[in-house]
Order: sequence, then C-alpha cells, then structure tokens
Amino acid sequence: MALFHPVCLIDNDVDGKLFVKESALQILQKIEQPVVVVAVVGLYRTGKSYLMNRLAGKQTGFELGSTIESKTKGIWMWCVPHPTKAGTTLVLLDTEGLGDVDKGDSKHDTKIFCLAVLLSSTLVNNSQGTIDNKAIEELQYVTELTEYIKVKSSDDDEDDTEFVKFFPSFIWVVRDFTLEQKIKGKSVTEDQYLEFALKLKSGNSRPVKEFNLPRECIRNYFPSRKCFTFPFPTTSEKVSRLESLDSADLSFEFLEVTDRFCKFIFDKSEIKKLKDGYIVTGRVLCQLVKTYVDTISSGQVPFLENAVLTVSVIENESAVKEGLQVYQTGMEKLKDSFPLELRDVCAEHERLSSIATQTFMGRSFKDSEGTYTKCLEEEMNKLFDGYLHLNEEASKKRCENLLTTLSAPMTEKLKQGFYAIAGGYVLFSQDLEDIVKKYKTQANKGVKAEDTLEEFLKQKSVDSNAILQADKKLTETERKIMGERLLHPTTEHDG
Ligand SMILES: Nc1nc2c(ncn2[C@@H]2O[C@H](COP(=O)(O)OP(=O)(O)OP(=O)(O)O)[C@@H](O)[C@H]2O)c(=O)[nH]1
Ligand SMILES: [Mg+2]
Repeated sequence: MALFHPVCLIDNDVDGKLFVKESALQILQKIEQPVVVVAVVGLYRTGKSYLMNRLAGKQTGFELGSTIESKTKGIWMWCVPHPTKAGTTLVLLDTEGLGDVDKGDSKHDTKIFCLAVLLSSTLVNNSQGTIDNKAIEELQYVTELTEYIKVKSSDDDEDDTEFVKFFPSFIWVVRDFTLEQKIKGKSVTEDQYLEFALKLKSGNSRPVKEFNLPRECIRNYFPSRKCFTFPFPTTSEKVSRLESLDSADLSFEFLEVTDRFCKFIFDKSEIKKLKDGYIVTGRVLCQLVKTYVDTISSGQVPFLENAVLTVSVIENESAVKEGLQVYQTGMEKLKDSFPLELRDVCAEHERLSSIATQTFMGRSFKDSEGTYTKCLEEEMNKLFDGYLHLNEEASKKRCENLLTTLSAPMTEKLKQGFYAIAGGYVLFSQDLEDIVKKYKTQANKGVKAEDTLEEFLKQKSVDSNAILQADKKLTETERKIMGERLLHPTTEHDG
C-alpha cells in the first residue's frame, strides 16, 4: 500500500483544535502490514519536511516553505513501502514546526510534540546549529511529557521508566552544523557529541536543577539515542530552493550524512510496538491516532494503558470476526457436500475451530482473561449447531427422496388396488421389505437415515393395516364361498 503523496493526518480547526482527518484514517485502516513510524519534530523552518522527503526517497512530497512563515500545519503522513523490510510499511509523520509565536493555543506545540512521541517508533528531533543549552531548552516539551501523558489512570506516582516501554527511539539531527566535532580538543563521534551535550551538572542549586531537568528527561525517556550532524547543504543562494536542486549542487558531505541517516533509519528503526510487544499495523495505528487525538484535543491526558485497552477491545473484536470468518468459510464449503455422517461434520468442525483459533490468536491482543477466546468459541458453536441442523435437513431430504423413488411402484400398485385382494397383505409386506432392503444398501444417507425410515414405515403402517383388514375380510369371504361350494358342490354348476 503506497501513497503517492503525503496526506494530512491531523489538522487544526478554526479554533486551533486538533482533529483527525477521516480520509487519512481510511488509508491507515487498510494497511494490514506492521508499520515503522518515523516522526520528525523541531522548530519551524529548519528543514524537517525536506528531510522526510529524503526518507521517502523523493525530491518532493511534503511541502516545503520558502518564506520565513511556518509551512507544515498539524501532522502530515506519507505511507511508503519500507525500502529494506519486505512486508512492512514505512509511515513518515511530518509535524508542524514548534515555536511559531503566531499560534493561539499556548499548549498547541506540546500537543503536537506529545502526539509525535505517542505515535512514532522513531522520533527525530531536528534542530539547527549546535546542541547548546538553547537547543535543549527548545526541547522543553520533554519536561512536560509526564504532565501530558500518563501510563495508568490509577497510579499517581508514576515511575518514569514505565514510559520507556511505550516511547520511541530518539534521533537528534543537527542541521547546518558548523562547529568542529571536538571536545577538549579531541575529535568525537556524533553520538559522543550528543551525550556530551546531555551531560548532567552536579549540585542542587536551582540553576543546576533547571539545567539538568530537560537532559534528565531526554535521558530517562529515550534511553536509545543517536545523533547525526548535517553540514550546510549548498551555497547560501541555493539553499531556499533545495528541493529543485540536483545532487551535483549539494555538498558532498551533506549527501553523505543524508545517506547515512536514511540507511540508519531503514536498518535500525523498529516496527512500532505497544507495551508487551504487540505489533502495530496500519489498522492499529489508525485506532491509536483516533484515541490519542480525541483525548488530547478534548483537553484530557491520554493514559497509555487506556489507549492500549481501547485498541485491544477493537482488535479483539476484529480478531473474533476474522476467526469466525475462517470457520464459516470452511463450513460453507463443507455444506456443499451435506448430508454427511456426524463424525465427518464433527471432524471438520474441530479442524476449522483450531485454524480459526490460531487466526484469532494471531491478531488478538491482551486477552489474558480469555474473554474473547470464549466469545469466539461460543459463536463457532452457535454456527456449528446451525450447520448440524442443515446437515440433518439435507439428510432427511435425501432419505425422503430415496424412499419416494423406491416406493413409487408400491404407490402405483396401491392406487390401482393391487393389494386389495385376498393375500394382498403378504404381497404388500414383501414389497415393503424389498423397499427397506434396497434403502439400506444405499450409501450417503446421512444422520437421518434411521429416523426417516421409521417415519416412512409409520406412514406405511396405515396402508398396511388397511390392507390387512381388507385381506382378512376378503379371505373370510373367500373362505365362506369356498365353504359353501364344498357344502353345495352342485349348486354352482347347476346355477
Ligand atoms: N539552511 C538550510 N536550509 C534547509 C535545509 N533543509 C532544507 N532547507 C530549506 O529550508 C526551508 C524550509 O524547509 P522545510 O523542509 O519546509 O522546513 P520545515 O522545518 O518543514 O518548516 P515548517 O514546516 O515551517 O516547520 C526550505 O527553503 C528548504 O529549502 C538545511 O539543511 N539547511
Ligand atoms: Mg515542514
């Protein structure tokens, strides 16, 4: 499922309130593949959209701005096939630049930042220049995360480490990096440079605490960190139209870091997972987006466990449906060969139930109480009862048809009064016995073979009785006539 262009996922309404775009949700809803979600955050006008386009392997896509006004609004999404992980979709989230003073809601940026953290498996923090105190202070939103995101609704005193189970890995990207990468005269790697910038000061004074707080937050919430320093991309005249430039116009070093950055994301960025390792597919991400945006935009604090619970309900309901579908499709096929013996229907029921349960398990999520497993079982048993009934009906019909065919000559004879003679009962009984014999030799009559025969014989016993009575009467009369003849042997001859 590839989208040829980015779409708006989360937008601002006229009052600046965030809302989800239904059309984008429909795209996510259809993605059954696991997703790697890379979100970029950072100050406005710092080349975030440009970088995301590079990740999509495209020159253009997310719109760039060429003025000083911030361009991207809300959160935009681009779903592309993962370039190196087959069967996986790469979801790129480009966010509205932070720090633009024109915004109405002072908490707007925090909300965007929180959503990026909540939805991504890799968070790219984009900044310009150097990682100095100013750059870290610009990431003040991390210090508010505990206020804006909670793990459980019950626990007041939360352990920061709980976040780690839900939070993305973290990449700090520095654009237009001009400094020499040296600490105390010694060359260092980009990662060492980042770790140096995040070093804590010792002491308990207020300035020290203020200095340490964002650093502590970054270190605690994002234990997996990586840094890339990008040099200035091109000459200053060309930089404002970067997307229309050939790679020949870009500096070699810039291209090298861009390639390394993209390769790192493709190789190391993990599939988005929920707590306990549950893999997020496009469909699950769709539920997460809905849940989180609804909560955040209504001014409430999203509880990660609640979101997981909401997703689990939706996913488990779908898992039951999917399992049931597998079962039903199989049983519908079996139905074509009804009537079957009970053991054959049962065997197929068992086989399909087990496949359906496996299908369910593949998708179910946190069904520790077994509520949905039970629900699937109950629904399958209900369907099974229906199929058993259909199998009985099919058997009954086949047996009835068979008996109608086998007894057709007898029916004709009855009509013509063939048995209405002395000794007719014996003839009728022989014919009936014949029918039963033939009936019993026929295969594939199904579960209702005995019952239907019994019912047939019950019906025939009415005829049988009538014939017996008539037979008795006729025999009696005949005997009487015979007796008369014996008594008066001449009468008849003479008469
Ligand atoms: N100096 C410099 N300019 C860049 C770089 N990357 C992109 N630009 C230019 O910066 C301008 C803004 O780029 P965008 O990618 O739109 O920046 P953004 O961070 O998405 O901006 P907002 O959406 O407004 O937050 C464009 O003119 C780009 O050509 C870079 O690494 N260095
Ligand atoms: Mg942008």
